[in-house]
Amino acid sequence: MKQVRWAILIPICLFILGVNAAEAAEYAVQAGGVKNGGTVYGRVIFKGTPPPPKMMKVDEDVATCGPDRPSEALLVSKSGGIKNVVLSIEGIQSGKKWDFPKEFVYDQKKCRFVPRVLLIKPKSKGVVLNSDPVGHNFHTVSKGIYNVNKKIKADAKMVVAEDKIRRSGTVRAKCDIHSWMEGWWVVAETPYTVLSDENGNFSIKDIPPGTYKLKIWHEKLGESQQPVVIETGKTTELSINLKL
Ligand SMILES: [Cu+2]
Repeated sequence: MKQVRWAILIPICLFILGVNAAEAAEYAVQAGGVKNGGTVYGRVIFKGTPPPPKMMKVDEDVATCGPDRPSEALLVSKSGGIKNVVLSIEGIQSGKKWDFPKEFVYDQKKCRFVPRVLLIKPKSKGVVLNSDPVGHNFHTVSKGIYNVNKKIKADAKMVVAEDKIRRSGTVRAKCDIHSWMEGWWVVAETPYTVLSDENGNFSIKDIPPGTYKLKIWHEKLGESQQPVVIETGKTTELSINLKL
């Protein structure tokens, strides 16, 4: 009997300790902000000639969704800049306050997700809209971060409560009615996480001085890292090349 009790108690204790360890590692906001920070400014460039975008077949609700459309999975500007690359400084335990919106909004418009890639603060609440006159089946795939599979009727919405998005990581969004719909939520670990713009440019400000790894993530080009040195009051410039 005693052995059975320990067999139950030990995993419970380990679970509680594990949860506490995870909480202790959570990002903390520095009171009064970061006074001696530096900036990283950079550009993400596609190396070589990007392939022509794949054409996505629109075979459902064509009157609302429109004709076949090019995939937006890899958006490269004329001068080679890549849009929707997520850049984050790794290993910052404390720093500036979160400048993300308090509540995120993710829309489904003309049978596409808007925006395609959304940055989210962990445990923030939000809403998934359906701005279309047809229904969508909002379906997310993730490793236990936020998994949902729900029909959202025409002009309706789905509220995401604040405790639903459990931790940082990537969540893929799809629609089971319209196979071409693709989107991503990137749940950030710290506010030092940004998206590149349509020219591939990005900047991250108020970084405490130090040597870090810059994590680079793109839905098609994968994940990589680059070292970055941040000095007080200075801007470090980076040029990042990605290829297929
Ligand atoms: Cu849909």
